[in-house]
Amino acid sequence: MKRTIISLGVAAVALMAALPAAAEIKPRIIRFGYGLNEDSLQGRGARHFAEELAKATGDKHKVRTFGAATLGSDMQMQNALAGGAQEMMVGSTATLVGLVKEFGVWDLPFLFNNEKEADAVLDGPFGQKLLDKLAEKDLIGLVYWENGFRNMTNTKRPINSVEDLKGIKLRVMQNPVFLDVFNGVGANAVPLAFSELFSALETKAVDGQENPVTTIESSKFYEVQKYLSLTKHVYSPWIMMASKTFWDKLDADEKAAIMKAAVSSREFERKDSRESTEKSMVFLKSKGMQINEVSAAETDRMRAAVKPILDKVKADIGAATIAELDAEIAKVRK
Ligand code: TK8
Repeated sequence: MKRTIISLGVAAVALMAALPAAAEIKPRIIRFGYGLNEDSLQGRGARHFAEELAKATGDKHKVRTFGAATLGSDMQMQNALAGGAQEMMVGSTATLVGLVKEFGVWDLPFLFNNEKEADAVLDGPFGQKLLDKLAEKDLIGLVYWENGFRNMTNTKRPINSVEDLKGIKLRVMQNPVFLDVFNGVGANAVPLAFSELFSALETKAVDGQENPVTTIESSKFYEVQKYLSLTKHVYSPWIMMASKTFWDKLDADEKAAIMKAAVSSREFERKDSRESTEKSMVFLKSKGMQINEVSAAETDRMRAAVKPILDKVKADIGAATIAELDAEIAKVRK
């Protein structure tokens, strides 16, 4: 009996510690948008965030999730956040380059060798510095999720070497780094919002696209693409953001609760991504995609082919920023 009372007391104290000011937290509705389908890494991560935030605020903060770009493309949502018309989103960093050019660093091909390097740099001081730059554009950068290593799909041929890209009409993200790199190696790059990609592939307005295998599965690109080439040419993060107009209305406890749920969603989503990749490949093969690896020698030739293009791209981003990034990566590799 006594033990039960004590443990109840302990539980109550623990609960109070977990919900420091739940009583004072104001009720809020948070519209949270994302571009992929509901059954995707983004959908599962968004729902995890919603659950964690409900727990942390005693159900005061209700997150309404909107998938499949129903609130607009990544770029439209960024604008809605900046204008105060939408509270939160998760999406590409590539479409932020027009606002903060330094975000172009995450589009540099072959920057990271593995997820461990990516996590350390994104979650470290360099990644944080970029998040902080968004405030002057009325956006609050909270955390990075994993989009993943990008691979090529198309209807023409397997990509085994850089030469195989010649003449392929390839959808790229709306961003100068992707345009310069893919045009530079001989593809015919077409910048397009992700929300328009499936129909562009279906109507053969473009021959191919590039994204992680998890997205190729969740967006059903296997229905309209034959070849999947595991080029792993760039590691893409996603970024979870809040509207600054919305953020500025929150008190410190509310901000802390959102931040805590955001970090939890980051860990959840990265784990999901890493566990899903192998399964996606098995699935895509079962759907008839023809999958090829790219040899180490041909990957080296791809690196060499993009090198001169990258020299220009890096100068555009800024030499000081690139030096800082290189130092961070060197630290992680040591
Ligand atoms: C989803 C996009 C997608 C990205 C792209 O909205 O545009 O190709 O990789 O994940 O953000």
